[in-house]
Amino acid sequence: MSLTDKIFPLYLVTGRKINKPISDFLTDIEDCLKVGAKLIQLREKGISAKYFLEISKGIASFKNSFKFTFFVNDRPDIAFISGADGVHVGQEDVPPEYVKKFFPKLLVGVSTHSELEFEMAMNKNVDYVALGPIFKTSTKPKSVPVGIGLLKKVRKISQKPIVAIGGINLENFIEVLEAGADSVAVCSDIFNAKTPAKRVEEYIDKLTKNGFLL
Ligand code: 3NM
Repeated sequence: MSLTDKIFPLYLVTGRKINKPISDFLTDIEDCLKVGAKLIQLREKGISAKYFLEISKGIASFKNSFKFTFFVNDRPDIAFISGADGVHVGQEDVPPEYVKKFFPKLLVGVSTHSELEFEMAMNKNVDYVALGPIFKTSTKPKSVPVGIGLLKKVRKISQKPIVAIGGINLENFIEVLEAGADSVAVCSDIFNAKTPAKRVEEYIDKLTKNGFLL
């Protein structure tokens, strides 16, 4: 499969509350799908592969009921086994060319954090290039923001879909889309909300009002 002509403008990146049972977490995801989420990445750090796979399979099982694109962070093997659509890799993960060679059906997104990394990534066989952090973010406190300026710059040179990530919230995400991102990836502003699906609804509402959804 390939990403549809246009990548969905809102990309949910999970940040599971560590003390939440999997079933509650999966219910949150299902509720997000019910209100119109179409692009989701499972991003879990510091858990066992077995547990990661279990959660990933849980999300992939929603494909029976909802149309959405599902990426797994870091692990092409887990993406493949669980039936996800793709894998999102960072600069220190399995390089995209290996993913495409050994898991040819998987979509691949890659993280970049500078103009040079972006240019190198956009010339590879990847389905989108993520750029970040756009703003300061507590999810990656040590990372230095690249700012909207770099996003505007890479927009001019990239034919690939651009996913902006880092410090994006309900207040600033329209500005990021207007600067040229095809999609905004949001973690804490959605998954730290009391009811993530309600937050997603607010995003979708704003997307619609600002003409980013037909
Ligand atoms: N990757 P939040 S920034 C997971 O720059 C991640 O590649 C980034 O979380 C990058 O929406 C980031 O809470 C954190 O800021 C995203």
